Amino acid sequence: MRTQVCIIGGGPSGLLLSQILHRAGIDTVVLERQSRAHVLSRIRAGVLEEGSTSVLRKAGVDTRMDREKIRHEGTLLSARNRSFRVDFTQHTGKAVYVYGQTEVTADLYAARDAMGGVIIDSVSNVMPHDLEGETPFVTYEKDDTEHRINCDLVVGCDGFHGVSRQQIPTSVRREYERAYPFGWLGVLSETPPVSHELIYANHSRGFALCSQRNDALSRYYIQCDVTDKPDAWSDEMFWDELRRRIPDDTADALVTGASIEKSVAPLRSFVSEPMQWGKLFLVGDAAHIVPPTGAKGLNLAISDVHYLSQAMVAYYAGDKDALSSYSETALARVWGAIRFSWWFTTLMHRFPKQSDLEQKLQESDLAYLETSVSAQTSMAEQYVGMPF
Ligand code: RFL
Ligand code: PHB
Repeated sequence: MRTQVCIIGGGPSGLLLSQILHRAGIDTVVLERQSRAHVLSRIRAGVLEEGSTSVLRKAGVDTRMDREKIRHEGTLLSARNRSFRVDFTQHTGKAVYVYGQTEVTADLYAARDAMGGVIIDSVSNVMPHDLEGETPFVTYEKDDTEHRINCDLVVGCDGFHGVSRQQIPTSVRREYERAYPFGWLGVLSETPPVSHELIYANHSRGFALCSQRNDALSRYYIQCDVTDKPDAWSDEMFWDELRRRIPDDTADALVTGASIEKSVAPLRSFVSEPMQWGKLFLVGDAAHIVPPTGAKGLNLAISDVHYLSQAMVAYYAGDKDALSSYSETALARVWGAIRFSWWFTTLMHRFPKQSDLEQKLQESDLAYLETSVSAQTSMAEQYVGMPF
């Protein structure tokens, strides 16, 4: 088989890139390790920046998103049994939108199908070759048969555990990493959200987050031990712990119910540089991971796709240098989000052996955020997303 751009990974990055390139007349094949049903059942991100909704709109996947997304003009932060609000729209003129990654992915699959996009799922042993040469190709297995795709360019959209990043020699690749000493236990429940806006809660027992997908579907998280097994947490234990970590009036208003999904996610800050090597380009979680505290992971994946698709369109229009600045351009935005997510994570979580001094510093940082217009503007500007 031959294509112009072979995309490894059919998560949101891979599907969106393939959709944008196809609309620009560039041929792609997407190779996905999991089944489509598996990809569509993953519960992940919940918040889209306005910039991300614009990219999705330009990709033609906006109809359901624009009907169902919920506009949030601010967020609540709580500590010591009280909460305060940071107003995004007042400080930046912008808002964010609650629309789940699961829905974005479903919309992208539907759009790819409607255009006859080629997505080959349930593949194994995907391997890119000759990435420094003139004739790159990708091999993979499907139903016990080996296949080969000849292409011009290869894009690694295969997430943190993918194969693409590993192809960049260690003499070229530089990785920066911090694994946080805790995880997030997430629960999805068919109950009305406790608050119209998200609540990020700092508590001596650990962080908690009240989020949502729609009026009848809530998403809650509590900081947990990264080795905790989701099944070791009964629903009752989860709700009890969540109630302890949020202000009393919010806890009293919490409607609980059976969980329909429960999972533990590790928290990590990670960047791999560069994001291009020869004919290989990395996008999204394949190149960088942020802890979810700032809701930045999916949004960064979307901005990477935006930069890379623009560069590829220019490249195929004849500008042979168009691809050379992708890594630098994307990384500049990535590092801003890495810093913001690290700051917000450090501010809101309980660290093992946290000293009294560190506890006081967190409280002081939160008090500054509550009272300073400059601090709120800075947070709001980063939460709604730096422009791209
Ligand atoms: P994905 O979604 O991991 O997709 C990669 C795809 O590649 C496939 N794959 C392979 N395919 C072929 N061959 C191989 N060798 C392969 N190896 C892997 C995988 O099966 C998969 O389908 O990466 P992508 O597309 O870059 O998207 C990134 C986002 O998924 C991620 O950044 C976000 O989910 C992060 N995130 C959040 N981001 C936000 O912007 N806002 C949020 O509110 C938010 N909340 C979250 C989050 C992530 C979380 N978890 C579970 C870590 C909340 C949580 C709990
Ligand atoms: C979510 O709803 O899954 C969510 C929202 C905000 C975050 C992280 C996750 O910061």
